[in-house]
Amino acid sequence: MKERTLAILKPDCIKRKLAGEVISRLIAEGFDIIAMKMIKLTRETAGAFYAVHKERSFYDDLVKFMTEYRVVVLALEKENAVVDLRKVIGATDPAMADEGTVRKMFAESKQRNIIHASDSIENAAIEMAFFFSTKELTENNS
Ligand code: 3AN
Repeated sequence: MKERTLAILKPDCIKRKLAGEVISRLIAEGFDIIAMKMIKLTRETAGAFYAVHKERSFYDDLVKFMTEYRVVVLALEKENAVVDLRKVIGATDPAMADEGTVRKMFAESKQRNIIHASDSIENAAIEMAFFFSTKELTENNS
């Protein structure tokens, strides 16, 4: 069954002009782009999005990083989208990421790691609703 997930091309990806290359890779991997937008996250939005990491030592730096430049947010669809996108992007730490994954190829560190992907079907739904209206997630596809 087709499934949806959320990806964010992080500020390092946009700054380093890698957005086109990463989006091409996602399309080549079989993901359909259902919705996409470029936005500059505020501290409030980035803080809320990463609220689950609030107690972690890297939280403040993470919010600072995510607000340093524009990001591109994408709702993606394919069979097994959640697990498959995590496979394509690789481990959080690029040093631990498998050969050929997006993070292995482009990420500089655990923080500046190019792309976010939802980690479960449940979180994918929450994260898509965080950035896109129901209309944006349905109208283009009807
Ligand atoms: P992932 O993005 O692989 O699901 P999470 O959800 O554990 O990883 O972490 C969210 C984000 O927080 C990461 N994408 C990364 O930018 C940052 N992060 C995670 N762990 C660390 C760490 N140990 N040091 C710095 N930043 C981190």
